[in-house]
Amino acid sequence: MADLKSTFLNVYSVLKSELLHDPAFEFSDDARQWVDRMLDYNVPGGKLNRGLSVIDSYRLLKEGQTLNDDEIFLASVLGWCIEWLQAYFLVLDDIMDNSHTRRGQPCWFRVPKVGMIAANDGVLLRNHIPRIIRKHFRGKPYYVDLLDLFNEVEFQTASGQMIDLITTLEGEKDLSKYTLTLHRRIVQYKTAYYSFYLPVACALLMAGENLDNHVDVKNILVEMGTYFQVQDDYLDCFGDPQTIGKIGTDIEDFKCSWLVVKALELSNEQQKKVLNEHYGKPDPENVAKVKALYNELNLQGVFEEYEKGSYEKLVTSIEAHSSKAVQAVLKSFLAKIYKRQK
Ligand code: DMA
Ligand code: MG
Ligand code: MG
Ligand code: MG
Repeated sequence: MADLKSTFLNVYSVLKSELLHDPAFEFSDDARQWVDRMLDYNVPGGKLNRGLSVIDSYRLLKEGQTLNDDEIFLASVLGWCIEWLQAYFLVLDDIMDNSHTRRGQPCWFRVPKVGMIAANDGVLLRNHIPRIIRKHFRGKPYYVDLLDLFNEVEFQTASGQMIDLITTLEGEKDLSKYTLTLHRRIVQYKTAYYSFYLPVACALLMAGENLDNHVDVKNILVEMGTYFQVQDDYLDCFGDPQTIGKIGTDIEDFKCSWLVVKALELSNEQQKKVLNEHYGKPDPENVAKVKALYNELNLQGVFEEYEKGSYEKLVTSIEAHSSKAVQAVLKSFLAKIYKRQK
């Protein structure tokens, strides 16, 4: 595993170097240095789960055949394209969520002299993806499907981000609209497609599969991605910032988090009043009131129950799948996130 990760990281260096010598732009030294630093800061520093999952999934789909160097390289390239997509969304997400830290360091837009240049860096990160794909996959029979997949998933993610953001608009803060149905819609779009479906879909395309034949796999992955974002919402409040590398802002930001939806479900009138008064305010005292209520309602216990139930449901639907290879792909993905602390 450590070995696979270092192979994967080597591919990052190759891709970065290609982009820094892209003949479509006459780089000056300072431009090249900017992109170099921007990429190192934002692309490789995460858990790399999504990227590594492409290689993992492809290997499992090939049912035990050893992959040759070329196959490992290509699966790694697609893994990095997902990490690039993630970096693009995170750079912009942190601006919009007014976040402070990411992956244990200040958010990119908070770095001195970066500021709102980060918005254009996000656009650049996004534009790197089709350039990488063109360079390495142009001759492949699934080239068009790959581009189409990335475009589709990007659209879904941006649409999810939009609903995540417009539910928090100033002047329209109304907790009564925060239901599990709305929460589900937001997280399915903003997280599940790009984090779960995309890595497996990339591996399926490389294995020569037609994605139209794998709607059942997509449905299970969307369920898994929903569970993953509930964990993210939980960790935003109850996780250790040292471990997750970011400081939560969901309460301040009036986010439609799984926690606030559950709190609303479980609150009596008195407790609902507390939420209405203190949720979505920047002051630490307001945030503390909300957290105290979450504890009073034992949301940690409610989450543990949810986690158990959702794991069992996922295992059942995975085991109902007709292909053992696909089952292995899905189980491997689930094992990576079950009871995660970061
Ligand atoms: C993240 O939602 C979704 C995308 C597409 C980046 P979020 O704001 O809850 O993520 P985080 O907690 O990492 O800021
Ligand atoms: Mg955020
Ligand atoms: Mg966000
Ligand atoms: Mg979050």
